[in-house]
Amino acid sequence: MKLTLTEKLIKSRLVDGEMVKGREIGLKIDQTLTQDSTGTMAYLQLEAMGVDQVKTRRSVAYIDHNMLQEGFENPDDHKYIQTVANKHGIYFSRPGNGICHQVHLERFAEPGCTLLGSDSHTPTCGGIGMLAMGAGGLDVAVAMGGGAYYITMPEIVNVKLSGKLTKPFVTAKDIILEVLRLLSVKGGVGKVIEYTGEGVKTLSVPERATITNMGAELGATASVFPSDANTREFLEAQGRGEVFVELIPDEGCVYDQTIEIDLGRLEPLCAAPHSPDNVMKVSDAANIKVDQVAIGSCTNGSYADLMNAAAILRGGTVHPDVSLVISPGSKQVLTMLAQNGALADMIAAGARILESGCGPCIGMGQAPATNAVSLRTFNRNFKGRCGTDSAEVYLVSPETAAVSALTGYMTDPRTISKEISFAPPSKFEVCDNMIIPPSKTPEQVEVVRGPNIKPFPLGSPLEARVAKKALIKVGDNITTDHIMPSNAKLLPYRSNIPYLAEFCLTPCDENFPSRAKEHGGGIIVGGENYGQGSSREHAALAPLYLGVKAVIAKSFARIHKANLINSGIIPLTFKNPDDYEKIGLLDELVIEDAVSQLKGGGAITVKYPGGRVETNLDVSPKELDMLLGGGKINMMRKI
Ligand code: MIC
Ligand code: SF4
Repeated sequence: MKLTLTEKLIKSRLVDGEMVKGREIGLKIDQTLTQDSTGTMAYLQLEAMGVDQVKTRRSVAYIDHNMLQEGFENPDDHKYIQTVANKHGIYFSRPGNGICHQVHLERFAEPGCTLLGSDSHTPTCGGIGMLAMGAGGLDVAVAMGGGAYYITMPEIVNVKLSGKLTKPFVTAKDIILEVLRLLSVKGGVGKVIEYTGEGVKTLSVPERATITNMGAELGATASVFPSDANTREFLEAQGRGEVFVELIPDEGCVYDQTIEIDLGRLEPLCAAPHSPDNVMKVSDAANIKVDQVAIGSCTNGSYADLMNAAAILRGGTVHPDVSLVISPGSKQVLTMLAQNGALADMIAAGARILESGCGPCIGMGQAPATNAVSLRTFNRNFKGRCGTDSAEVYLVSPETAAVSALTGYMTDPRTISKEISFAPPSKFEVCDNMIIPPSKTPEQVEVVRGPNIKPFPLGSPLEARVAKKALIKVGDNITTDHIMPSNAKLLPYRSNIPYLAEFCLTPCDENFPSRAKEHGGGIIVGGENYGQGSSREHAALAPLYLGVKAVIAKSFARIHKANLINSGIIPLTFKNPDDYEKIGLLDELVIEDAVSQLKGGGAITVKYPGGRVETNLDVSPKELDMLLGGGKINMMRKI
């Protein structure tokens, strides 16, 4: 049988189930990554599971998100992660070494392997031919303990690229924005996006990684590129040529869906507020006055991205009304920019250089002014994520960003006269001195726990009858940034669920936490694609802490649904989406004979004051056990 690349990758790591679309499959995980804002919880769970040494081939703990140290909380979390990693066989990437996805691509990613990360942009490493997926911290902890990772056998979408980009001003960012325009933020749910066609050969690994990175915004399980001559070149330039293997789909393999994009016809694009799929041409947005420009992130923080930005800025001055901030993706990138003078060009032009980390992308500083327009090379422009509710964030390429920083207006980079050309280096600057290997004498390592680290909540076994109020009713595409907001003020509390719960769903309704407490918990009612965005399991743990028993939505985003199940919260979908209209705030919702209804599988009847609505419970037998037992940790404790 002819196989797609995705099928080949899955087949080589399949440990449970069959490769039949829609069925649950278990995959062996070779590598894991965590970052600090989800990592504390993942390692607390790893400890709770009693895992002594990780069973993966390579596990890495990164510190890249919570970099501002305004109080003791963030550095305490860093210390905890460093010591727990040291004890359990995990490599530790120190703060300053860079963003997990960028560093992992540079230093650890291996074509043909599986990678599971407690961050939704883990699929970035699909750019090198890995099957890389994001998950909640608990699933990553299980993988570190040697357990399989379970997904639904995906549909496979072929994005066939022909032609080549009109470089340097039409870029990989514009390719993924075009895919987002075509498929939307929920178009990738349950799917893997596989890139094929002649156009693939024209894209370097970092360009491919920009595209696979934002596959997360499609809701896709993963995105993959073949591993070919460009992959070999990248790995050799990173001094890691030995891990190269060629990986391509079989000639004549069959895809579930095919989309064709002629790269030669693309133009610079942007995603307008407040969604990554709200895509328009930069030329149509030209002349929007810009207040802030931010260049960097795991999407566009590569050496090539910043070299192009520096070349555009060279000799110019950032417009007086604009604040330009640049956060290089990694220490490797920053070092190379420093060595070749590009950093000096940026500084001379007036750029404010931040350390290598997520920074403004996760609201860790650089919040725009009231009503400001911010152009960002990042991947998410959800309302309020930047730290300012009234700000308007546009997602653009580094080239569009740099040109606009000089002009003060959204500017199509093709309209400037400057010539820029970038050739990928034959050697990257390799120095892994900020990556600490785990201890050879783990029994002597003491794990340091600061006072900010609080126990995480556990679910309780499902009761025979669930009778709870509808605590909130929200619309479509609610993000985990709505459910569990993250910013410089809240990120320090990622290991303190009771504190975070006070902010749960407050961007939608500031009274949600108090209402949940007043009614002893309840049920959330949502629209389409509920829980899109981040992998943070805090968006399930905070509702769990507040007593939420179920979410009834029109549809769910993949990782959030898994996190709800792991927490023992029942994810139900309306059989008839119009029934959403029938339920009102504070309606009493009742699931009679909950245990037997759930065991019966499939359809679950929910009573509401005006009658009853039919819902679906689409879970695997293992997931059903988790729901009955009050969550994954409880289930694992029983084993
Ligand atoms: C994000 O981009 O939203 C984050 C912050 O990286 C999250 C992880 C988190 O919430 O800690 C993600 O994408 O999963
Ligand atoms: Fe960090 Fe932003 Fe990437 Fe999330 S999307 S990992 S916050 S750079």
